[in-house]
Order: sequence, then structure tokens, then C-alpha cells
Amino acid sequence: MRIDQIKLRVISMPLKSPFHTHLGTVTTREGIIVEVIDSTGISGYGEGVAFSTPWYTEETVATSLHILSDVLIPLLKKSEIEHPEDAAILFQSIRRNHMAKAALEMAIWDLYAKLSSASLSKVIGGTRSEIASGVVIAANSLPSALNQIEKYLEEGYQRFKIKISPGHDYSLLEEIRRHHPELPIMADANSAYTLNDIDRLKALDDFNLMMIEQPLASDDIIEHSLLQKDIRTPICLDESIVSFHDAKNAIEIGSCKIINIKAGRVGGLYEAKRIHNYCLDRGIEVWCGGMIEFGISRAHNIALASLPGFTIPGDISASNRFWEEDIITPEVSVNNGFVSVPETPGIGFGINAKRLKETTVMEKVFKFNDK
Ligand code: OSB
Ligand code: MG
Repeated sequence: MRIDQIKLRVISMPLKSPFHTHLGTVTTREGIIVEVIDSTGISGYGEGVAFSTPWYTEETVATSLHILSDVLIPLLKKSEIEHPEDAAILFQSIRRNHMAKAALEMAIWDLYAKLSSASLSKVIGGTRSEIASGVVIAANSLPSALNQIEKYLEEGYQRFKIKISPGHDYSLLEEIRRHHPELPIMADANSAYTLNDIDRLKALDDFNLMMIEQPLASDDIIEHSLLQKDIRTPICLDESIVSFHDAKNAIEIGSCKIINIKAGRVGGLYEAKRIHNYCLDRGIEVWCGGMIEFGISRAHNIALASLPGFTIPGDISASNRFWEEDIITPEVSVNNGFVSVPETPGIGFGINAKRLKETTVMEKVFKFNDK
């Protein structure tokens, strides 16, 4: 692959409505758009999904920019790569910083697929033509949660993920179940509990939840394995799984029955696929998580979720779940509960240049052609 230049942009956009978790509220999203341009002028796009502050993982927009600008791009500049997997393996010499790595690696995947005149889904081994769509309910009150569920039910979403925390759990889910006895619902705690809350967590077995996501500490797998022995609800890990190695160990010791795979959290599509393949071989179900992302990352998620092991509807919602206007064209839409997988080359979505321009707050160019 002959890279001519890389553009990094930081964009900023307000959410249509605030996103509440026990860790804080997101009202504006900053993100990094990586554009890798080859010598024939073709562009591949990736998106850095770190937040402005380190509330979800340790990375931020600023740390990602530093790692991209001062470490990964210089490393790529002095290396020859033939395939996106070469980039993933090259980046293994750098510790962690998964979201920064993923942003660049995924831009290279898009470029590679475009140069191969194949959809990204096909290039990574996708088998689905459409993806079942789920949505997250991140509300700070019961009426607001119920309203959101009504609205998203009408829009066709197939699975509802309710953000919970101690005190914002049993009665909330009880009321949701009273209104929607059969609705496919799950809960996501973003590490709000400890093993001292075991009775609280056991009580949630009353609600026939599809799963509970990341109840305990964000870096734990041991305590989750103890908890899973005591609760019927399947545990799904999110924050705790940042690599193939983590996934393997967590499965081995019984810390989870399901894994939420986010390419950004695990360093890119190469590592995401390894986790997927391992889980598929062992009958562990996976689904594709979301990061309140813009269209580029959303498009990559669609390709990832087209792999055969993604059997549970993911946090893959329409562009209009969060944004008045997305940076891609067409926007991601949900029809009868499904998002269709593009068949056109690469991620299969174009850039909405006007929207990208008006949301860009910083731009940096790295030229490769002096090599
Ligand atoms: O824990 O899965 C999470 C959003 C931002 C950071 C972490 C998480 C989330 C979500 C929803 O739950 C994601 C989405 O629909 O984009
Ligand atoms: Mg989660």
C-alpha cells in the first residue's frame, strides 16, 4: 500500500439529547476522523472513539492525538505494509492506546477494501446482508426511560439496553417490565457495582434480562467469575475486555457468557476479528457495542457486525439516534429493525463534506511522500 498523506481532524457535535450514565452525562461529542490517502488519491476513513475525558477508558481525544501524531503515524511512515493486518501487528509494539491504534488501523482497512473494489464487510469475512439493530436507553428518570422506549419501539429497534446503577435499577426495570413484559431488554451497569451488592444483582434475575453488561470493576475478570456463579442473568463483559488475551482468559474462568466487541476498545478490526473467531469456535455469543459515534465508526461497526458470530442485536443505531446531521452520506438508517450492510467498496458510505467541514475544530496533515 502506498500512503501519500494522512489527515487528522477533530470534530465536535452536540448530541440531540443528553446521554446519562452513573459516571456522568455526555452532551457534546468530540471525535477524531482519520483520513489515509494513497498515491492515487483514494481515501480510507477511520474514527477515534475516545471521549474528551477518560470516564469510559483511560484514553482521551488529546492522548489519542498525541499517540497518532507522535507515535503511530511516524511508525507507519517508516514501515512497509501490504495489508491492514500488517499495520495491526506493527502497532503491537506500542502498549495499549487501543482507540488511537484502531482509528488508524480501521482507516487502512477502508482504504484496502476500496483498493480491492470490495466492501469492507466482504474483506473481513462478513456473511450478513443486514444487521439487527438495538438501542441504548441512557435516561435519568423512569418517565424519560419509558418515553424513549416507546419512541425507539416505533422506530423498529429490536433490543433495548437500559443503563443501571445502584438505586436506579430494580424499580426502574420492574416498571419497564410492567409496561413491556416481553420486550428484549438488557442492562448495562458500566462498573457501578461491587461484590458487596450481590443481593441487589441477584434480585435482577426477576426480570428475564438478556444479560447484564459489566456490573463490576472495569478491569476485573476474577470477581465477575464469582458473581456469574451466583446469578442466573448472563454476564456480558465490555470494559474488561481490551484484547484477545483478556477474552480468552475471561471465557476460560467463566467471567462472562457473552462479549460486547468494540473495535475501538480492542485496538482495531484485526483484534476484534480474533476475539470473534475465538468466541464463535466456543459457542460464546458476541454483539457489537457502540461509542456514541459518528458515521465513520458506525459504518465500521456495520461491517464488523456482519461477521457470523454477531448473533445478538448490537448498539448499532441510526445516525439520527444521536445526531441532527451525521458526517456520512447516506446516513445510517434502521428499517424494520435492521440496518443494511453496504455492498459498495470500503465502508460503503461517503463523506458529507459540508457537515464534516462545519464540525471540524482542528486539522493536521502528515505527508508521507518525502520517503
Ligand atoms: O458502555 O456500552 C457502553 C456509550 C459510550 C461509552 C460506553 C458505552 C456506551 C453505550 C451506548 O452504552 C453506545 C451507543 O449506542 O453508541
Ligand atoms: Mg457497556
